[in-house]
Amino acid sequence: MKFLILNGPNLNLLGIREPDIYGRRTFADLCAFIEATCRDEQIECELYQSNHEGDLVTKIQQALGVFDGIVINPAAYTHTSVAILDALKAVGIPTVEVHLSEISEREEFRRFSYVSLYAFETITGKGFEGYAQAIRTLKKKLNRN
Ligand code: CA2
Repeated sequence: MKFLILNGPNLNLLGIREPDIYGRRTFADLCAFIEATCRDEQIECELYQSNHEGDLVTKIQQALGVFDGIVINPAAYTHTSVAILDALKAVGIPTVEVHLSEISEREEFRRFSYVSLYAFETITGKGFEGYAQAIRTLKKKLNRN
């Protein structure tokens, strides 16, 4: 089983600012955490982070026929990107959306997620652990299919 783990804009700054919201651990820590989880679950994974919407769209398009599942934290594009939603719909790969913070308890503009219109599950407010949950949920779903 092979998963693509996508992270959107500014997540590469984790640990540098806003520790009250996103914690003190860095993006490198997050990548190591995701890789360790995939190793434990015997899942092959590729991690990709971009600050550019089009790059994320291209990566999703290229996932067709290569990856069995996608875990995505679209970051700010969550709330704006019809293009990312359309790319996910176009490839039809089972997807779980994850957010470090509890987006329903923050500003009004963070309450709506385009990606959640496609993702079969959205995990919010669990920090790094949310990615581990997303990976396990995706694995379970694919094993059932
Ligand atoms: O909670 C999440 O995971 C978010 O996807 C994070 C995004 C935010 O726009 C979403 O509404 C919720 C922001 C990621 C930016 O992360 C930073 C990390 C360190 C310093 C500044 C921003």
